[in-house]
Amino acid sequence: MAAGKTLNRHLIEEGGWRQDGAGDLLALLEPMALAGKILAREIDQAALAGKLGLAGDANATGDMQKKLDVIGNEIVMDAFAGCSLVAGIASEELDEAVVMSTSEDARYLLCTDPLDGSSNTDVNAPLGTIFGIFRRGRTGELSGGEFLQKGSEQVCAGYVLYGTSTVLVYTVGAGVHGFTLDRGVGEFMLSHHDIRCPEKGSVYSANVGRHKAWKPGVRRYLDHVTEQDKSTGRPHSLRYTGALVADLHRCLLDGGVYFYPGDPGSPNGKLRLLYECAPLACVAEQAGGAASTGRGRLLEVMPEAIHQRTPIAVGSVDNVALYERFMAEE
Ligand code: AHM
Ligand code: MG
Repeated sequence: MAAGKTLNRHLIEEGGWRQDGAGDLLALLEPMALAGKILAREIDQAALAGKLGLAGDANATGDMQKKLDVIGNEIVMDAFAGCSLVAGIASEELDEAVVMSTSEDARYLLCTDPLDGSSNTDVNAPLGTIFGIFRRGRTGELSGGEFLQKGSEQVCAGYVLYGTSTVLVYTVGAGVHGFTLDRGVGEFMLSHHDIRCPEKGSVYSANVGRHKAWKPGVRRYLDHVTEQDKSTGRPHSLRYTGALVADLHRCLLDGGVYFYPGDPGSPNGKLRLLYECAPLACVAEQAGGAASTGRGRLLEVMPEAIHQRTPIAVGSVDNVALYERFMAEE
């Protein structure tokens, strides 16, 4: 049996980031992969080690933190502590951006949701880590405002999915590639080369329990996908794990759409732009899919705050376009 290709070997050979040299890419993804491996182990052992349940505090956006949220944040920060290329980190679990390196080499900024879907921690359901990396426009003292860049400016984005196996998916604009963690070897091995999101799919992912609060356009979209019409392959099937990373991964591989719209109580929905939606939108687009706020391309939204929320529909191009058409009719 062939030995397979490790993440590092793939990055050296076909990382596709020639203008900066593969060196930067390796130095940025190596700590993320390390964080993914450590988190996979922590999640695996959490029930035995007393690490399930609430930590006791709320994070910057008011969510009660799970113990694994706090642990996940520490793991990502520790993994990047020795990476002089990253000037600072903005995280779902940090009130404000934190300085990581004051080196002159610190030319990147990391945005992360260390543990996506953390309501799943105690029920053995999937979880994720999301990351997006921006270039830093200047040197000197870091300010939180430097993170406020459009998602289209990301130079690298991806996620780790802790599911039936642990998979790291990344893009630097040269395709989307997935690596499965071989726990015996301790390496992410190339398993999904050049992921292409099908143009359309027959699965939708949304918290339909909230549909009565949705705007008429989203409700009509739901009516449409649940209608019986054999000729267009409807009704579509509902799949919703409670972890955006897991639901998006399904859309990328099999086609379909994930959406989380706004409602009167939360006009911009639930999900955060910088460290949840923008990185996944980048991955989706690079795989040939699409991501929208419902009114336009998500990657064009200029954030005004680190923890800003946004409505989102992401997945197959045809499904996202249809969602936008229903939204436009409102
Ligand atoms: P989290 O980062 O606090 O876990 O919140 C993000 C998660 C997504 O992964 C998931 O799709 C969504 O929130 C679930 O929210 P809801 O319980 O409202 O359906
Ligand atoms: Mg999250």
